[in-house]
Formats: sequence, structure tokens, C-alpha cells
Amino acid sequence: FGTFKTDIIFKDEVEQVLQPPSMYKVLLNNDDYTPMDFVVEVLQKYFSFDEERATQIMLDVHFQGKGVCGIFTAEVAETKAAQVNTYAREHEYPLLCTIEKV
Ligand code: TYC
Repeated sequence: FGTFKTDIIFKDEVEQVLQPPSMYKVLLNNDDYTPMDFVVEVLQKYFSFDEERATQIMLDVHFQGKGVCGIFTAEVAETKAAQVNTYAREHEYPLLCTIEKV
């Protein structure tokens, strides 16, 4: 009979745990200096695209200003963006990878 206070707390806790994780887009941003071949290499190396798909995405970024490389949970998205930015800086290119909540 009736609802106990503990039942309400339990329902809230269960619902919180059952929420799917927030998802984040990983974006590449265009610039005037990073070579096209380097961007294609990055898309293959860090996002596992084949050369044809990587080239399509690179050109999309080049002409549109930005492009989505993938959608991941927060930790994966942050790691991929950091890896791309570190790799670009090692090669002294200004290529910028950012994340954005879906
Ligand atoms: N715009 C660059 C060029 O003409 C190529 C480029 C593409 C750079 C995508 C960054 O995210 C980028 N060399």
C-alpha cells in the first residue's frame, strides 16, 4: 500500500544510472596551413577511415570550415581530440580538433 520514501529515492537512483552517457562530436577545423595529405593521414590514423573516406572528410572540412570525424562518449572524444592536437603540434601544423556536445 502506498509509496515509501525509500522507493522514490531508489527509482531516482535507478533512472540516473540507466541514462545513456552524453555524446560528443569530434570536429576538425579548417586552416590555411595544414597540408591536405596530413589531414587525410590523421583521419586514417586516429579515426580508422579508409583513404577514400578520409579524403572526402578532409575536403568537406576544407570547403565547409568544419567537419565531424565521429561521435563518442566524453572520455573517448577528449582523448581523440588531444591526440590529434598533440600530433599536429609535433609536426608544427595548426590543425585544430575540437569537441562539441551532441
Ligand atoms: N585548408 C588546408 C589546405 O588547403 C587543408 C585542410 C583541410 C586543413 C582540413 C585543415 O582540418 C583541415 N592545405
